[in-house]
Amino acid sequence: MNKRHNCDKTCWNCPAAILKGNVDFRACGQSKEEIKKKVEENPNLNMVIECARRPELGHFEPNITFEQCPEWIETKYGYMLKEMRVMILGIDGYLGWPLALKLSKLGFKVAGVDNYWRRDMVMEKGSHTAVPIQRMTQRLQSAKEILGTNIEFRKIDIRTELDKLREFMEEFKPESIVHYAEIPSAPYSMVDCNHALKVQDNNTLGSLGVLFAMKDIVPESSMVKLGTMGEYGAPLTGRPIFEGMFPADAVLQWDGREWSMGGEMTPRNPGSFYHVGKVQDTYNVYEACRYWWLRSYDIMQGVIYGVHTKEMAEDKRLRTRFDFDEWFGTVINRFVAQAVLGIPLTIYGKGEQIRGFIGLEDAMQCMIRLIISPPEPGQYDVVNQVSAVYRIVDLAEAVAEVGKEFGIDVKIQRLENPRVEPDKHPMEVVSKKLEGEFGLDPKIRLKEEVRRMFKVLTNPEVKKRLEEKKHVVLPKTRWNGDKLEMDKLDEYEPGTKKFKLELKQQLDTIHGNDKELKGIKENGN
Ligand code: USQ
Repeated sequence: MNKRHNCDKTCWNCPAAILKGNVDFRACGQSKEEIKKKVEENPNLNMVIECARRPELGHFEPNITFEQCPEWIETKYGYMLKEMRVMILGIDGYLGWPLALKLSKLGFKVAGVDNYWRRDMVMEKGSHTAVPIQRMTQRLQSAKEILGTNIEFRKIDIRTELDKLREFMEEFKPESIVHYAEIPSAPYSMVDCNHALKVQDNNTLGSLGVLFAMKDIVPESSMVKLGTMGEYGAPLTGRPIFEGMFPADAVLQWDGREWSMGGEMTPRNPGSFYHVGKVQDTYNVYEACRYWWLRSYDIMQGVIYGVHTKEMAEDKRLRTRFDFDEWFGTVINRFVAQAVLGIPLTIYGKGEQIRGFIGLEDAMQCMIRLIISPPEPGQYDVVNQVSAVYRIVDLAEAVAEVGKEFGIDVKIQRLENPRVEPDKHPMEVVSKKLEGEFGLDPKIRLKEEVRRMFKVLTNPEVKKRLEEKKHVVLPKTRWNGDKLEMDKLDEYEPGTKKFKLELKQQLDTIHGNDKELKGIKENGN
């Protein structure tokens, strides 16, 4: 049998290890190697830990591997710390809820916090989730009845009720903190001044407060922080989008001279005040790791789509929300909702913008692997969480094709682009770590998940809920601040347009084996 991806990680990575000894473990900017060297050079220093889970071991060198330690048990996801305590910030959201179900079902101890803002903000738009969801107390009860799990919950606003969050952290002592508690909408941040302030205040300052709380209360835990591929933008030069940092052999040439760029943060080019806030988060998390030896994976997540996870499939009451309004619906989810509503699919601008995407279940699989494979103290690492790249025009074709299977005659429209973004550009995404270092094997295929979405959204109860809110679908939020419907540039039948892929090879970058993607590329030609 293949070795598990995290089998050779040691106490250095384990949140149960309490660093002791007379070396200043939390000094700024030191690496494990530097500390080891210091200790070897000076016999008066020692480098030891105590284990919070196995106090009988006393003081010892942090060298036990996950494979050797009885507290780490082997699972198909890798070695997992027994009953690892995970706190999910933003547990009531599209991602937080399915992750809570999955982790608790796998035997993690799960606690969550939320301030229900997502529910409020979708209501502010005059919309609701197409898939009905229960109130949190009922959700927890349903999870208990159906999956037999016990999820702890507190209603806390991480920005304005930091004291409450700190109390909860003291009580629960998380070994990993998943940070989903941010407002996830670019258009929402562009509505007006108050919305921009609200997004950056909640997201950036809220996250900074969480970092201070971690430092004071659970410095050994790791933060799995949700960033976004949108931090990078789409470099018009076609420069590859590396995983947050330049690789070791990257070189900058200028004026006849040359410098190594290896290990430096790559430039960011965000496309909304929401994305700008995420860039600021990146620097705050990075600095917290440097200053205080916190540890974090910053996930640059692509656009998520889908309705399915194994646990949610067990019962309707466990489903996650599904938004389709112009603020909170993401593009593939919106296209399926539009198809069901008989609205021509709304492509913004030329529609030749390319984005990284990942299905909901695959995103959850990534999260498990990152949680059970924590970084070392002081380590900040970036992971590009995408499983395929698609052009918007090709996505519209794919949704229309699946729509046909459901007897729906889908049309496509191109609208003036409400956003300021290039709508035709190259894109080469490097996403190697999840499959390489973390043993992920993405399973969700685009059309298969789109099919599942059609099944859910054509259910009469859900369809009725879509129809009730049909008026929130068309975009009105322009990046210049105007609130006007977009002009229609074009309307066409699927399959009647040829979009040339001048940069075909660049679409081959991440998952050459994605047959569906290849199919789409061929259609596009
Ligand atoms: N788009 C359309 N038609 C629509 C909606 C969107 O053509 O009806 C286009 C947009 O112009 C954009 C692309 O589709 O070029 C993606 O838009 P989106 O609304 O699906 O996603 P975005 O605003 O980029 O934000 C979403 C999530 C956000 C996350 C981000 C990942 O809301 O939380 O950070 O995806 S990424 O896009 O990689 O930055």
